Amino acid sequence: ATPNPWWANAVVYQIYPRSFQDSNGDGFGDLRGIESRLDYLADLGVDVVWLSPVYRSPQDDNGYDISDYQDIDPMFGTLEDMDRLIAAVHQRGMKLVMDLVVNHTSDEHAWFQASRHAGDPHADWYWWRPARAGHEPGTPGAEPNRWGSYFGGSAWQYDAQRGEYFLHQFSAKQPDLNWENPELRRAVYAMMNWWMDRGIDGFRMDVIVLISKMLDAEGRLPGEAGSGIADGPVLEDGYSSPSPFCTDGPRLDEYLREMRREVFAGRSGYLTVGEAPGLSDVRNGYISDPAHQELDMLFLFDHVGIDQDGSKWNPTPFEPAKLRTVMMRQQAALRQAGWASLYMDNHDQPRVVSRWGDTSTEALRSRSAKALALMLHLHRGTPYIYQGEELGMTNAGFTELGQYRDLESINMYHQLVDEAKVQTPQSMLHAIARMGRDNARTPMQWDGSRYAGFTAPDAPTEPWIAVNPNHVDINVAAEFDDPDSVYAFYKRLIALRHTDAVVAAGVWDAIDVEDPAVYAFTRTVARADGAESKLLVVANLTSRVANMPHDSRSLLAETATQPGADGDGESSCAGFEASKLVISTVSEARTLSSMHDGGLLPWEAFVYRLS
Ligand code: TEU
Repeated sequence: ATPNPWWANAVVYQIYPRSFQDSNGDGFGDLRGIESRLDYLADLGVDVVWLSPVYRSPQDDNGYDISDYQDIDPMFGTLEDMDRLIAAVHQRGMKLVMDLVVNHTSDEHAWFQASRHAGDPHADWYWWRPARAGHEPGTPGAEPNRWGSYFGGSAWQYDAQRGEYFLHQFSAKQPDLNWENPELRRAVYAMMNWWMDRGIDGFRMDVIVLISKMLDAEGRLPGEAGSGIADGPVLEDGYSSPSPFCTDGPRLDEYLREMRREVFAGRSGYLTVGEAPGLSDVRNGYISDPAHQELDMLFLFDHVGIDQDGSKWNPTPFEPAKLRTVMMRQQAALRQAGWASLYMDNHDQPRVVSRWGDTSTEALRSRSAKALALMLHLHRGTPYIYQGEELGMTNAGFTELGQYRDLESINMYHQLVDEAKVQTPQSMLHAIARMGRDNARTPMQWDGSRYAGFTAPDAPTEPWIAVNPNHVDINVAAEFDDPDSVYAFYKRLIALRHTDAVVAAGVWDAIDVEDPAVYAFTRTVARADGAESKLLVVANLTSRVANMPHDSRSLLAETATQPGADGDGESSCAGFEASKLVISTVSEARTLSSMHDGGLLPWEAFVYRLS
């Protein structure tokens, strides 16, 4: 088989610049602040740094609404600062990946402003449609179809200047680009090449699976007047979902192949990862299969949907069995070709240790963070670490709407509580506290000082969002030199991916697939001599004591040598050798004892080298 590309044993670290490090005391993170923290990232051992958007933007959706792709927003710094950062990242042997947001632009982008004039060359670069016949433009029911926006309200906004509606799957300040237009596509590729030529090493592509929309033979969108396609059932929030018609659309493969040709042909050492809400496992395998020359990998969403009933605002408890079902499907679709991205945290998801772990005590917070990390990082794929995840940072703990900044949470509060009346203030605040995106956006916790070292303790302005009070205990300074910290554990997991060929490339096989608490699997590499190198991963992903499940126990028994049988006095417990214990969330002695007597502590997880 061809050797895996460089990113197959790489680890990516996502920075949310707004909340990472403020260098000028304005309460917002910035590029100079990131540069001042690169030695920390190099020490952690990550290979790639992915920056959430820092382009010029009105910041309606914290930079995912771009008004100039080829300039840096002054709140983060300048293009010169960006060039310095690229060089500084490369000096440390790391790579830098930017966030590409081209399903939509800001409504303040020059392209959109030009598009508001029907005769302009950019007129067709967005999705403009007239009001429904017989309806006064701008009045309810006049929208071209009944789609709702992911950020609340209709997915259509009326523009009086043009006299038509424009489509926005996200906020009204994020109009969808019309990828059917070849001039638009050419402009996007030119911008991407401008950045690649500037020295970056690839892109994370925001909702890239939404760029191709389903159209009827005459180019009409579902649900618009005369369309041969209906726009889907109206849901409890009063709108129908655009997702079935705008996710993985008919021309997606064509566009991704064209992008690959126009931007990446002839280049090497780059990474392309697409954000793929709603994409199926099978399509993930197809798009990430190198034979199809589309993307290197994708972020799927099935696993971050297992703890909710129909919507993130109806959260349900974490069940390891549901995670296993999803990961088995995903890994099975990639067994022959294609590659997985592995993530639990990012700037859109709540902090995993609060979401799926146990923060009821400091010990359980630390151990559950490690167990979840061990489970994720031992999968086959490229792991992504979100800033602060390596510390075991927790959800924000906000209790009032006024503490939140994210338009998704605020808009959906008003839509579901005030308009659709399907949530109460209490139920919605509980849901936002559990699942809101701001949980991941509180300032990075560098030390125990007033603003956690994110900005100076005497900074003239407060950080843009509150620092989590638990920063006094959970921070880099407290964990950096502690061999038992969550930070130290992530560092070991990262090193493992760099040094252990089975971790980097071994085939993934689930075992004990009926167990409700213990998540277990093996990783296997067939050696040239016909033998196998096999690792066993066992993780009790609950706060309860659990029994070592059957398959795990059998695999261990098969490899257990008799005490002292090999006569070299290797420390062993009923034939299990400490030297084969790769990593564990509890002490070595405790793990060997668990392997012998078959009991697993809450959040006890370990990796054992079977052969
Ligand atoms: O996220 C798209 C996306 O899928 C999220 O809206 C996610 O579904 C939702 O937040 C979960 O409730 C990307 C960016 O990561 C996100 O930050 C942007 O807000 C969004 O696109 C629009 O650009």
